Amino acid sequence: MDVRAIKVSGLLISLLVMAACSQKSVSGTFPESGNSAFACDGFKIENRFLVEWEDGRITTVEAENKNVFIEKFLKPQLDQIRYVEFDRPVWLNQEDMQFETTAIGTQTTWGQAMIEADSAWNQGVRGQGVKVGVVDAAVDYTHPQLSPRLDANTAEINGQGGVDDDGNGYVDDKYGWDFYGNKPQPTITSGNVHGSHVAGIILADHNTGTLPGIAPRASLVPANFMDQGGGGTLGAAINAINYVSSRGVKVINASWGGTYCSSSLKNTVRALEQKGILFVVAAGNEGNDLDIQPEFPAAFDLPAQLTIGATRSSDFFAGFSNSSYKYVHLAAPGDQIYSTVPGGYAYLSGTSMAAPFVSGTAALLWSAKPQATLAQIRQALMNSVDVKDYRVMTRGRLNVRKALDEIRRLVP
Ligand SMILES: [Ca+2]
Repeated sequence: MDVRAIKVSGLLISLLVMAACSQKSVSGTFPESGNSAFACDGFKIENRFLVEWEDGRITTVEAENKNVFIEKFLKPQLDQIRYVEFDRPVWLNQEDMQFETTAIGTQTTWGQAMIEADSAWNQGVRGQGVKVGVVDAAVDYTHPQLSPRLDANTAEINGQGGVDDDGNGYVDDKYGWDFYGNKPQPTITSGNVHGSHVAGIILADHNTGTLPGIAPRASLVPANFMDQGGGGTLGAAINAINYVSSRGVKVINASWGGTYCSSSLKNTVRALEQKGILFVVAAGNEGNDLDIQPEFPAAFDLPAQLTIGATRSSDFFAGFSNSSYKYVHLAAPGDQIYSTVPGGYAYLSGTSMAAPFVSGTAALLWSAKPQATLAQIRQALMNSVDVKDYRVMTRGRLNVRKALDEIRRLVP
């Protein structure tokens, strides 16, 4: 190495050191802070901010307005803050907020039959030992087919009322947490059906009712963050994802979306890879190609995620389902799906209903092969589809029997 080369590399190092030590700017940390050209289309919540700290935590901060937030919160601790964005609304991926208690020309269990779920049940593979997080609207904890499946947080159940016995920041979270109402158990109204419906598809107990959940011995960690109308915020969704992760789930079902950008949500989902947690996302119901009109979380391209389109009982791709060769990995039944709702059962349609078929199947695979890695589970689900001509990455539809064969091949 000659002197000149040493000088150049020395200069590079000092430039790098200067960059690392340089004063952060408000506009660099919070690109939406000005009235500049930084564009993130779609709605934002003007008085709530998602703060990503240098240590990786993401918190939600409320302030009177943007200027008050910048002066009183951001500037005094700019060095400790990596990134700020506005909080934003997200919506459920139910095709229509109406629901029916009867369906015409559709069997109540066409989806379970089409994906050959009974082949796993007949082999004793039922999701035992696997926890699934349902990050959604309120789940009815008292439904006879769901209540036996609730994962018990024993420290809280055996602990004292009004005390955070396990020190996780949530008082009396015996089963889950309501991130909308900020209390242990959500308030259930008859019209608030989505969370219970999603949970039932995944793991309705076969012993206490007629609906055959895909993984009927898996256990449920519910974390709702939606209001009664099916609207929620990114900040609450992130808290709910982190909550169910801390409760030891292997699979998280996310049947919602619609935001056009979010660094905070993307980093939250990215962090699931290291924890070995699969994040199953509904593709959305706008009938769009996500390559052209991306929305999130559906169009994140992350190793922990699978994005799911919806099919009909005819085995055609549903017209309402978003598609994409790049972002939607596979499809699953999502039209006229019968499942649990408060007080009984109902039919709902949407990619919201398709994602839980895949979440339940992931739980089955992990109960068959507990040592399987996240990458192997994801690969088994994608390698084993019944190949069709859908506009999705694998071209095909979920098949439980073949997915189980495939995980056994991948994990001998
Ligand atoms: Ca607690």
